[in-house]
Amino acid sequence: MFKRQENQSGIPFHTQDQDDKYAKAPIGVQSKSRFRFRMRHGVVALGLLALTYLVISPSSDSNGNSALKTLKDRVQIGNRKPSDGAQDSTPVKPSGGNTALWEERKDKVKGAFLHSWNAYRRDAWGKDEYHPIAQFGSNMVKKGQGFTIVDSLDTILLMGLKDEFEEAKAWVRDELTFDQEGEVNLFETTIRVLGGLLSAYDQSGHDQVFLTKAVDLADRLMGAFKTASGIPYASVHLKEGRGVPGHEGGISSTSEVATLQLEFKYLSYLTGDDKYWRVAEDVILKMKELESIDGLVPIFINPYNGQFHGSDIRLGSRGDSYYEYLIKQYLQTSKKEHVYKEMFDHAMTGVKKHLLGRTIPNDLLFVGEISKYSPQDLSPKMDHLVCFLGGTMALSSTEGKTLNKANFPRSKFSKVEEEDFKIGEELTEACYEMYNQTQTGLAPEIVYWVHKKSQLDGRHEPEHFEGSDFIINNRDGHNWLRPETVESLFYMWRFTGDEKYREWGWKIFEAIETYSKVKSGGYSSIHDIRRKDHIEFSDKMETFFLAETLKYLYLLFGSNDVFPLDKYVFNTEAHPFPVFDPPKSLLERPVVKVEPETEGKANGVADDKDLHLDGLPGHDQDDVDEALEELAVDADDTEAEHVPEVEVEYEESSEEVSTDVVEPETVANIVSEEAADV
Ligand code: DMJ
Repeated sequence: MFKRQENQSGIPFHTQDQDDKYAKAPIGVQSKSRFRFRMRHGVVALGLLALTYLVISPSSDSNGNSALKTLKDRVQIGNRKPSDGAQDSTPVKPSGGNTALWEERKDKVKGAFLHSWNAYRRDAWGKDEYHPIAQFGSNMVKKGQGFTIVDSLDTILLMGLKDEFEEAKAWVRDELTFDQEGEVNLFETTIRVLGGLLSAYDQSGHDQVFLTKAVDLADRLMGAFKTASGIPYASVHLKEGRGVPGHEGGISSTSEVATLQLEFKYLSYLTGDDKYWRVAEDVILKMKELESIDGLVPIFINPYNGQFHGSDIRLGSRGDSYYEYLIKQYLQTSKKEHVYKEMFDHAMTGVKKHLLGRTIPNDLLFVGEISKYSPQDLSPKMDHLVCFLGGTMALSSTEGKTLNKANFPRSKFSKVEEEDFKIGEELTEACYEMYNQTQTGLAPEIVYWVHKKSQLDGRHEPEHFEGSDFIINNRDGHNWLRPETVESLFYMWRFTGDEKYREWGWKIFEAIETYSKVKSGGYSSIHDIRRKDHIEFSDKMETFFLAETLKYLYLLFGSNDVFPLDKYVFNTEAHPFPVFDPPKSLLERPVVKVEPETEGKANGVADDKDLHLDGLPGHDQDDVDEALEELAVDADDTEAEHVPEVEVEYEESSEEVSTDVVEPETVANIVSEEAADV
């Protein structure tokens, strides 16, 4: 953990004891980008100008820009060279530069999709997940839930693969059934399967097959919301449509319960049945009433009492898409629901105030993690998952418009929009560097940004290459072909027209081709990207590689006319939904029916205790032992306190609260599941 210090005026800032050794390090093999950085620092005059603009601007205004002064004093934004196409009032370059080249590259992405799809079709047709080395498929419930096929439908349509689409549609129509035994994760099934079906419905010109399946699935998922608080359980038994509490003492993840709304609301809009809208919206409106740290919330929530649980706050695993869906809900319903924009902006003031830091040696901007008990202590840990944020902050600034539209030059930005956009640009660059500064050109799952030279004591290759901005711990070097960085590149490209974003995307694609491609078909996750001479496949091709990673790359290299961002909102699994005008009846908010009447912990659920060890670089056994000991004490304290008394209108009783005491194994599960977060 790295303490913030206070300056003379009492305003805290992140400690940065820049080491000369790094500042002066020669251009080396491991630091491809350092020369470029030094060039950047050469344009200090430009940076200073931008800085001066920020410093003299008021710290608070009627638009709620109160975070500005705090942010400027903590982590300076805007002192790096702005991207060519995004400078104030400067028209962006015409899209595409060399159109033929980008067409060719786009086709290569289509080739990668077909290389995957054909192998899946050959070895695992109809199965949920594909293992390209062993060449077989596996299911999450007995007959499968269409994970790969449904998640891929709109990518297939986007790429114009007609035969593939007809075959996949026939499978959905004839084989896919949700009327089967087995429990599925509410969030994953919603974003991949429900989201995939809804987007396929829209993109196929309203083929009823997809909507019928979507309604059947959603009706089953509704069972998860039948809890004492209205905050859903983590899982659902498909056949019975019954909610199933999560493994962590019944606790749900914040991002999971708050990343259902785009799908459920769109379904209500399509069917005219408001029940999906109501349950999903209720979750967010309840969360809005809970305590936060400047809009930042813990990553767990308790469905028994409706309160946040634990103390970890981050925009990575279990936190990420809570923030993403705030701004996207606002955009999805034609900016009619201002409450979500306010919640997003509030959370971003929290990000600016508590989570931003700068790296050594290249002064990259990063988003760290905090505990709610000590928000002043910034952990420089960042999941690759956080990389959605750059594009999403830029999306919030522009509300989907491109900067070269005559009616929306950057000079028209409010201060918050300007600041969010700059942060978006800088975070996207840091995320690209997570790839650029490794031997393979692939990013690890988690980095610890170097922002204090003492972090490097005892570090050696491949944990940390001299001149690189981050440390990769042994357990964090895996790459699952995640989409978040290319997603942000796509947004930044669309908004700015700056070709560097396309070039960065191309480099990432080339690294995927070099190291993740399986000759016999498909692409695989990799155990450790730190050594290019030591690549081991972990034999899984995640469905989001087809649904998101390849889709965003294809869009990045393709025409800007496809899915204009002021007309479409992508769900968190990259399924595009059209923006719509909700009827008044959906916008009216009836009084919430299910209210928890108790506060604090539910029976048998561990109290606010930081169960996560991952803020500690190294995660050594002592840390684990200490946490297990603390938890054992904590578990003793959780004996039958009270059963929440609630007025429930649903059929199931809240008295079925789990009475399992959290055992140390649960902690171990949480710790290990952390690494397995998708
Ligand atoms: C996807 O399922 C979604 O993007 C989700 O929001 C986060 N995890 C994976 C991709 O990394």
